[in-house]
Order: sequence, then structure tokens, then C-alpha cells
Amino acid sequence: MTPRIQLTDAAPHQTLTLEFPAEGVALTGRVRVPGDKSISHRSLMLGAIARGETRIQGLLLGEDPRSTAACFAAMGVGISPLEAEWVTVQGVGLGNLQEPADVLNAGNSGTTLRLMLGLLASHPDRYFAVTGDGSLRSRPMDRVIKPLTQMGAAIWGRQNNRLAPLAVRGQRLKPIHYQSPVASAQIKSCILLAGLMTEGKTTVTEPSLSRDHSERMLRAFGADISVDPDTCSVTVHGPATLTGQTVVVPGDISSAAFWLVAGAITPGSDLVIENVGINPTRTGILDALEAMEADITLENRRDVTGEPVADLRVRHSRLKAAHFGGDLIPRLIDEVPVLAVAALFAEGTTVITDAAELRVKECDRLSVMASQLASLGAQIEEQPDGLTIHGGSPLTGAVVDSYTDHRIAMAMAIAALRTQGVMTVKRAEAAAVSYPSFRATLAQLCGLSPTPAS
Ligand code: SPQ
Repeated sequence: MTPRIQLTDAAPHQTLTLEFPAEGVALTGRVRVPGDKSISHRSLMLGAIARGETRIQGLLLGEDPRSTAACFAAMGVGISPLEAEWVTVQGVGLGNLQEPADVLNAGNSGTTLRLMLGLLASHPDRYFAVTGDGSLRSRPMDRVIKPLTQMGAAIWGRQNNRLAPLAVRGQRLKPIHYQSPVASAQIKSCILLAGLMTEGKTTVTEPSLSRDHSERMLRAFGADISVDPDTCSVTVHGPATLTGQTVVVPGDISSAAFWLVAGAITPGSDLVIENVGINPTRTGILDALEAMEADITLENRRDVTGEPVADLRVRHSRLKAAHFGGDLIPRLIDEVPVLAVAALFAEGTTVITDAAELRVKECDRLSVMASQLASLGAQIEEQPDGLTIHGGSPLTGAVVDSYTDHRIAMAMAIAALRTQGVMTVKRAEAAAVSYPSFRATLAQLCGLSPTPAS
């Protein structure tokens, strides 16, 4: 049979129906993944608060960066149409964001809301109201409100200042040294952004290193940033002056991860994902798949505006189970759903620990992955801080749900490649948050042209 990848549009939701031949389908060819989401957000935000023009190439045109762009446009920042090859941001300069006339809406994006809060809280005498979609309004904001309050911020929210919608009255802040209880780039970046306008040294120490795109980009824009890798500490010396820059956004390794796993688990596959960011704080998925004996090689390594980049070649191989935890987890935090899919096709039992942070993402990713994969017949157990996955059980098609989480929607579609019968992914539109062309690329790699929505 020919593979079936069919989208049904029943507004406001979409359903993705997937069916692959019993003998499997080999994925071949060369693909590019969309721009890195974390770097896209940061390029828009730093561009907005810098002096002069920032030019961005390769910006992710997903819903999350669109939310960031809309929020900053509402605060007086000129941003050219996002669809152009080069997006320009006319920076207003630090401290000059205007009070918006309406509520700022971060949509589904935790990065937008948490990083932006650091900037809003440090704009004295301006009032801001911020919210998001149903998922974002249920995610904890106290993790950034607490340190910002220690700096003197005035922020109010639902459930004892824990949840959005939030109200912010900007203040002149004081510097702190914050010991973060979790390795989180959003907490670290929020505090560093608040520290930009704050006189003195603002330091964040985390238990292990989270992604460092903010540090790299802040330095490139002219901020005085010092990093102590031994203690996982970053310091910004304020007040800073930022100057607009040129940013070339590499492909997102979190999006490439779907094709790495797809290629690794489907017999006969041999594909290249071009131009992928391989910042060491993000390459945990490469280390994990290597530990599982996946056949992945890095070609054409280079540096692009301060971030390392390579082409990734993956070929099918027999995967082995492994144990993942500790400092590796922050380096692959968003890839755990698709790593769980890889583990289903590995020989032995894979154990993922120290990943309780997954419970406060766009959905509870531990609980949802365990329940959705189990509905296909997977042998998988949810643990308080991880998953235990027994490889080798045959999977049978069923109706599964993304829970409006982009990473779940795409991880389930990858599982379908080795599932017998029809898999239906409900609320599949979630993929557009970080990867609007996911279905088209899946079809391309399977040698099909995508079926239009019916
Ligand atoms: O932005 P958002 O919604 O939090 O997106 C996610 C994702 O899966 O795309 C997490 F749900 O990525 C986060 C990531 O988990 C993006 C991010 C960043 O750009 O700084 C950091 C990570 O979150 P955290 O909480 O560990 O700082």
C-alpha cells in the first residue's frame, strides 16, 4: 500500500490520519527544518530593546515567535512582515517599550511570557497586562515572579501570583544573586533581561546548565555578560546598552529530532537534515541516540552568527535501550516525547529519570506520552520524574490526542511510522506552534506529496 498522511480540517481542530505499509517505509532525502524557536524569540526580543536595526534571517514562522512579534509590536516596536527572507526589527532602545493599549497575549508560548516578564517588570511606571491560551494560563509563572519580586518587581496573578493573566507595574529593580531550584533557560533569561536595566551585578546560578542562547546573543548585542561554567552561573552587569545586530537563525534541533528518530527506527532509511543548530546545551538528543547505538553522523560543521551548526545524517540501525537522567535532561528536555518513541523500538528497557519538569510544559508530557503510547499497545510506565519504556511490543493503530501540545502531536506521528493499521492524531494543528510544515516534510521523506486538508 501507499502511505496515507491525511489532514482533516474540522475547525477549530485538525485531525491527522496516518497509515503506513506493514513492511514499513524507508525515509530518504535531504530536508531542512524551520528556524530554532529559542533563538527566534530571542532575536525578536533583543532586537526590540536594542538601539538601531536588527536583521534576522531564518526566523521560525511558527505560532510562538508570531506571538512574541505581536507583543513587541503592541509596545511600539517596528517589525517587518515575518514572511520575508530577512525580517527587520527597529529597536526602541532599553527602557523604551511603550505601555500597550491592550492585554499582551503570549498565546501558547512559555518563552514569550516568561522572558518578556523580565523586561516588563523593569520598565518603571508602566502598566502591562499579559495572558496566554488555556495551556499557558495553567503553567507556573511563580518560578519567574518569585525572583523578580526579590528584585523589587510588582506583579499580580491568579492563584496567589502563580498563574496568568498577570498584571505588572514596572519598577526600578535592584540586582540579586538568584539560586534557581531548576535548570531552566526561561528562568535564567527572564532574570538576565530584568538585570539589563538594573544597576549592578545580577547573577543566576542553576543546578546544571540550561540552553545558553540568551547569554550568547546578549553578548553579541553588547551586554556585559560573564559566565562561570564551573558553578553554572551567569552575571549581567547593568545598566547595559544593546546595539542591533544581524542574526542568522539555524535550524531547530528540537524539530530535527523528529527526523533523527524517524530515520533511526524505520528500516532502509537514510536521510540528511541540513543546517541544524548543534549548540552543546541542546545536543542531548544526539548523545542519547548515540547511547542507543543510532547511526548518526555530523557533516559540514560550521559557526553561524555565534551558534555552531552542522548537517545531520541518520541511517536506520538496531537501537539498544539505555538510562537517561541527571545533567543530560536539560540538554534534551523538549525531545523526551520523541525519545520515548525511539525507546519503543529499542531492545531492552529504557529508563528516563530526573524529568519532572516535563509535567509543566504545554501539557503534562510524562502522563500524556505514557497514556497515548499505551493506547497503541506500548509497554510504558509513568514514574513521578520520568518514564520506563519496554522496547519491542508491536503497536496497533488507535485514536490518540495531542492535548494541544506540538511536541506530542509530532512524536505520535513519528510513532505511526512503525504502527500497524491506522493512527488518528486529534488536535494535530498544535504542530504549527513550532513546525508548521511538519506534515509536508513527513510526506516528502516518505516520497509522497502532501494531501491537502479536506
Ligand atoms: O516556550 P515554551 O512553550 O515553554 O516551549 C518549550 C517547547 O517544548 O517548545 C517547552 F514547553 O520549550 C522551552 C524549553 O522547554 C523553550 C525554552 C527557551 O527557549 O528558553 C526553554 C525550555 O524551557 P525551560 O522551562 O526549561 O526553561
